[in-house]
Amino acid sequence: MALNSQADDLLPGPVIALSGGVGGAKLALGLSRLDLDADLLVVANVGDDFEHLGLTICPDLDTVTYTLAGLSDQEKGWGRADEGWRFMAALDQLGGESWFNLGDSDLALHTLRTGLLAEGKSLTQVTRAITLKLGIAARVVPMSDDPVRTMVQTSNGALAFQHYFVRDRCEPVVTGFVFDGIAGARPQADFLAALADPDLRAIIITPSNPFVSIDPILDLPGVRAAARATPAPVIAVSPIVAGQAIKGPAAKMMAELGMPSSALAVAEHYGDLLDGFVLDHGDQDQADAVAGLGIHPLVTGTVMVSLADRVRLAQEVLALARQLGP
Ligand code: FO1
Repeated sequence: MALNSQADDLLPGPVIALSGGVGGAKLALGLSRLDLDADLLVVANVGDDFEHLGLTICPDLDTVTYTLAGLSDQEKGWGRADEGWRFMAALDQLGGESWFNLGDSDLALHTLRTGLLAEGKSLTQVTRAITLKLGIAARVVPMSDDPVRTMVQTSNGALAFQHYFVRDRCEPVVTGFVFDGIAGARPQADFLAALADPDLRAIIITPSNPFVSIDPILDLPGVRAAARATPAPVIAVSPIVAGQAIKGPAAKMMAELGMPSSALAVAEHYGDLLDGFVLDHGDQDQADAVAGLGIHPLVTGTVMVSLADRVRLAQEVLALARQLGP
């Protein structure tokens, strides 16, 4: 089967994909196989970033990068395949903080990035250098070069995102989210330019966690307004299938926030920002309610197991963009 399928007959122009980690990276990989090349702009959440062991760690940016480069660990979804763990074993032996797993090869990226940032390079410049080295044709950018840090408000108090997610295994009950630094953060320059580009073809909200992966991007000053103003369609793919998150704590968060854990609730969460919403066959019964919100529903298979699943879903999302576009 040919996986390098054409991006249908769409005219050239940027396609923006907003992405968190694993789910977003899977759809970004599918989009990257549609010959969009540098027209594909993958905007990664940086709210999950943190300083750890003196290193700047950017988990969502790195998950997208490793996935598009064909280097990612397919099982875990994050980190590199064929990874070694001797650093972690030695760190643990010395009594260092070992709750966050940094593989031997992955460490090279964090070390390089931390050094380049210390020299005054921006996160965009560092990411560009790394993605070029890894042969990635798509443009991968952080949502902002300014620091934004997601704080998870829980019944045990506020937790930095990775402490909530990895150290505490998403166990604390969530009551809300704060994105520290967001009011003063500027959206990344290429992202802003693409949002204002008259040839913009689509904004695709990938099936990442709406609250902690996508909302930090949408909440950047000016982004929602630009997404509303563009004639290009905004299309989200549901990260919830049959009441469950494909991966991660989205469904648990929804329940704790007093929302139904459903694809429809995700569509309601994004609300009038959306022109289209892609939901799984298993949630077909919610399609009419999505249409009732004034959002065009597309029911298809959204669970991406194989590379062919990723490419097929990407093609269907772009076909919907063409249908809903100006
Ligand atoms: N996720 C985990 O569940 N446990 C880890 O130890 C862990 C380490 C890690 C290291 C580098 C990296 O780029 C990602 C890593 N992740 C780990 C994933 C990451 O923390 C989350 O998947 C995202 O922040 C959520 O999108």
